[in-house]
Amino acid sequence: MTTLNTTRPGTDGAGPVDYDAVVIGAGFGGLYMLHKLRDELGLSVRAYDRAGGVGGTWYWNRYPGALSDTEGFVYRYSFDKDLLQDYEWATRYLKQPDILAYLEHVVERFDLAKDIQLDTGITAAAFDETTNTWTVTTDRGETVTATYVVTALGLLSKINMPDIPGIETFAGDIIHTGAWPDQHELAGKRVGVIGNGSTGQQVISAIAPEVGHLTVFMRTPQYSVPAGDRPMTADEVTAIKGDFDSIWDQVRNSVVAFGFEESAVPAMSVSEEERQRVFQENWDIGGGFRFMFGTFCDIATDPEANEAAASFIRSKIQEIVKDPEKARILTPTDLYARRPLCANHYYETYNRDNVSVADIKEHPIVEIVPEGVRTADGKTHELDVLILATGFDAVDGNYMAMDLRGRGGLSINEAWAEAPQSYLGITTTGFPNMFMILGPNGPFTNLPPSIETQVEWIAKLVAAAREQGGVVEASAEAQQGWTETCRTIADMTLFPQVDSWIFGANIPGKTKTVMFYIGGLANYRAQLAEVEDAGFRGFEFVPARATVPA
Ligand code: FAD
Ligand code: NA7
Repeated sequence: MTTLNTTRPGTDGAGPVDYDAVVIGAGFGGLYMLHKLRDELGLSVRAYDRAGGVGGTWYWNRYPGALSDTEGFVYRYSFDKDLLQDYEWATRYLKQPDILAYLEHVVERFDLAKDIQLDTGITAAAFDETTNTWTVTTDRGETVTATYVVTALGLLSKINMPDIPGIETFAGDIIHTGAWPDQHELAGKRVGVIGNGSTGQQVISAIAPEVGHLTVFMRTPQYSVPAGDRPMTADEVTAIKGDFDSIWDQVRNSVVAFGFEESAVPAMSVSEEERQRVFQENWDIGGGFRFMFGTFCDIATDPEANEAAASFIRSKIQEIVKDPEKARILTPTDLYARRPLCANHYYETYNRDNVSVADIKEHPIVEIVPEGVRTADGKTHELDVLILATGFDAVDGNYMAMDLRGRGGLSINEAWAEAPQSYLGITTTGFPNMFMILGPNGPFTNLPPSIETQVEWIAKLVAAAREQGGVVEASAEAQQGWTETCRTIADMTLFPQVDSWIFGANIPGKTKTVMFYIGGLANYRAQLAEVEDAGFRGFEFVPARATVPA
């Protein structure tokens, strides 16, 4: 085992450490955290990622059609005005290679690479109460010590591999969209896709024109609206660049932070004719969050409003999909209360002769055999390639996969056995000097502005901890209070009434529980400001010397 021990004097009376801070993850969150701690707080920082490159989500998800569903002008960092002005984008939404190139540019621009160790998974991290330091272990057999650990592990990062009998016997290729290889030839092949969430819809629409035959295995059909992707004109980009101050101000003071004004109008307060007009207008503009939150203010909270939106989308499916049997399988009947989806020409894709859809709610998948997928109606769907668009063990998945231990050797698996918990989505009780980016019960929004909010606040908390000369930890009461706040807000919406990854309900055996603060970015930022103004209410600052033996 290699042990890196430069034994620099630790900060604030902590024991000797290799680094002031270790950051785990090199996506949007980890990169900005590294920059903030190193270049603004002057700390020594080492960032790690198990990936072979930076970019996080946008390194791993290279499947055909991979696209942001946030519009490009707000799917980026806002912390550096020059970066906002210098960087160009060409389409309304951003394709995976474009986002990856942007994040690589950020790494170069801020000279981050020298402090990032790639191809290195963190297998364990343990807090030592005698020295008030973290010991971090990598899958290369190294250990390093640090005063602070920031986990930027990604909330949609640990892939969900379905446990289907016989999966290992398949003679063709099985590929999860979240671990897509650099090169993969699908042209002319018989391809199956399991899953029709955001990812499934993107990949289905993108590959249908090139594959020989596409079979979509559909368990729960989902509501989707057009994305409305299109090229941006140079004039549009220039106009946005000239208006970025007010754009980010609007984003930070909004609910979902997607860069459009959320509606303040209840759906049932207008006539049926007006409702249809508004739905049609937003259908034509495109965008999933815009359709759910920009049309009327109560689609996600009022069952009648929700049904109005759902029935509009259902009528579109009937109108677009020509084959009545395909249309039946594609039509959702439940609430419109998952993450609102959008895709390019998704429903139109099913009008292609080379696309079929298997209703696996009615005839579930029984097993995978060497030739393909066998369903309960006795049919074997013969395939060369099986694509798993089966999603992620969201939010806490990557935490539970690590041997992460806080005070008294408490493991994160024990601490979160009932449900993952946090104070403000940023810290968790029993794990001092550990800060999470997009931890459980963080905001449910367009994510870069929430990530920036958290990174900037973590930096303030670290600065406060250093000033107070010690260790910072959320109190159990504060964490309990935050969990209740998140639960109360979630229960005011329709989201918990549907099973999806937003509540951890997509993974067999995982407890369905609140995982997000659904109160919106403006309210979240107000809560953080209030806690800070009250001297970081809910946090305990313990002077390091008090716990280090004499
Ligand atoms: P990630 O980008 O997920 O990065 C986490 C990194 O941590 C990964 O690289 C991973 O390898 C690394 N890691 C985890 N555990 C370890 C470990 N133990 N050791 C070492 N490294 C580790 N959000 C939006 O707001 N808008 C969108 O349009 C949007 N589209 C998306 C489309 C797809 C296909 C997916 C999967 C997600 C999308 N998201 C979107 C969510 C997206 O994940 C976030 O916007 C954002 O990229 C998250 O950044 P992050 O740094 O927090 O996490
Ligand atoms: P999602 O939204 O979790 O969708 C996963 C899909 O895979 C969904 O249709 C599931 O059907 C299906 N699935 C999962 N496991 C199985 C099994 N075992 N059998 C059949 N079908 C299965 O993941 P995405 O990657 O699309 O999107 C996640 C987020 O990432 C997205 O919101 C964006 O933010 C990016 P089910 O609905 O469970 O019946």
